[in-house]
Amino acid sequence: MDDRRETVRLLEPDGTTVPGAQLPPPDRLLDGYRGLVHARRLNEQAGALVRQGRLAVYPSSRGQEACQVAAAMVLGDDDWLFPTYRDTAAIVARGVDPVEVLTMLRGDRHCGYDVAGHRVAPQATPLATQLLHAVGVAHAARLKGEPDAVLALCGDGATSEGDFHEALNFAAVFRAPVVFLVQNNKYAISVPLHRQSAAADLADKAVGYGMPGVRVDGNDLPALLTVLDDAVSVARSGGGPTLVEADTYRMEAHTNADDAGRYRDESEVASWAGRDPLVRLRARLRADGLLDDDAERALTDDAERMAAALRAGIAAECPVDPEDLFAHVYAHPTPQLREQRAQLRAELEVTP
Ligand SMILES: Cc1ncc(C[n+]2csc(CCOP(=O)(O)OP(=O)(O)O)c2C)c(N)n1
Repeated sequence: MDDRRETVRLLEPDGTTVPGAQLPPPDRLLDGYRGLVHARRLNEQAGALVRQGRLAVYPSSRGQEACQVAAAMVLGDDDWLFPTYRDTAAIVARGVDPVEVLTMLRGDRHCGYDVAGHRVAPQATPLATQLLHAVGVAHAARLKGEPDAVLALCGDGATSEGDFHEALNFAAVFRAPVVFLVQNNKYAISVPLHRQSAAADLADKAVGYGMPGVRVDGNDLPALLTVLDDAVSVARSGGGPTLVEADTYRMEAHTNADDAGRYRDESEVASWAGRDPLVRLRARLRADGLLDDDAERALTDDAERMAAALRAGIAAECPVDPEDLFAHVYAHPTPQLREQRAQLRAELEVTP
């Protein structure tokens, strides 16, 4: 189809500014670049931890780091982030300790971070379920007169789920303060986008729900910040939800359990390597004299320290309380759960 909507882009893949584009201020770009360096190092380190048998699995966001970092940067402390299994880097960019985030993938706990404290929901593995939860939280904030906004992430595959439809429909009807960011990375495991949706663009789906839809270059951090800043402020000021489709690419396999070579060409991967989000922003910052070798080295060293702390934290023993099995489900446990917990406690006292 040729009736494609415009894709918002501020930086060309080689880092030159699109004529007439207004970039975010330098300190915000530098903050964002630091986030990208950290996110890439995090992806590399987590992948290595899987190969060492320290993590069960890791869905990498390599290539999608600009979406990850922008999603965190546009939110204020009181806003909420609703991530998926692929969005570890976004959670870390929001300030959660990487060791706590990856505790789940180590298999020790359901969710290793303080959800309410960080205002980051647990990472959702069932596709699109988090979108409904996000809309619920956003709607509740609006009913309570609180100014919080919610940003919910999902992939292109998740847009085929019924939950996606229900979440967007409810959000639009009730003008919930929520932004849906679809990271269109072109594959749902092995299923390519054209087998997933017949829509020309995923952002077009917004029309049917009665909300604005925006398509943005998902490897262009300045463009993402601009589009998402706008969408979050519209949500916060009572203007309702926005659907943002980020045009990006999953550079690695779906997870370590997947062989992407069975369903996509190396040439396709190589062409996306030429649109790398880090390389693009680095080129702009360098050309503007905002980043030199020393500053770059300081950022890399900082990311190395994060990776070293992650290795140490994941290698350490994780104290697990068996009674946690009964926690986090009911605010007031049922009589059956109380009884089972007492049985377990008694058993552990005999055979610790
Ligand atoms: C409800 C549901 N159905 C199926 C799956 C199995 N599954 C896990 S990941 C995945 C692909 C998701 O693709 P997409 O939404 O594009 O996200 P991506 O993994 O590319 O980030 C599928 C089908 C699941 N997790 N949940």
